[in-house]
Amino acid sequence: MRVGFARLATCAGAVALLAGLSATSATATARVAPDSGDCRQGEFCLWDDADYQGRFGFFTSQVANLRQNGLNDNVSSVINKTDRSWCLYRDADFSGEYRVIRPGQWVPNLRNSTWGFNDMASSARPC
Ligand SMILES: [Ca+2]
Repeated sequence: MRVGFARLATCAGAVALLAGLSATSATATARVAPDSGDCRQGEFCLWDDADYQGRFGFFTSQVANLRQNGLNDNVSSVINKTDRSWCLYRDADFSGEYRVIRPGQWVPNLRNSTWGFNDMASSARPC
């Protein structure tokens, strides 16, 4: 298990560089790269804000308590780039209400009526 701050920082540096370069061109548009690009194949990725923004954690194996990643009761968007379904659980240790995120599925906002799971997840694992 890793947490993506270093990768995120690198990405922010690249964006800053691009923004600086674009200032020299009248037609270039500075655009912040979507953070979802940080989620790599084989990873289950969680963000604390909608639309893959904010604090970011990525997992290749189960996580019994998201508190250690600062994501407990904070997860708002999800991408599953693994080849298995993952379950997001309301409580630690894979207990309580859960939602199934299918392989390849992107969920930009867990707040909506389909999911109703914003800022609730406390653990996750392949299921
Ligand atoms: Ca949140």
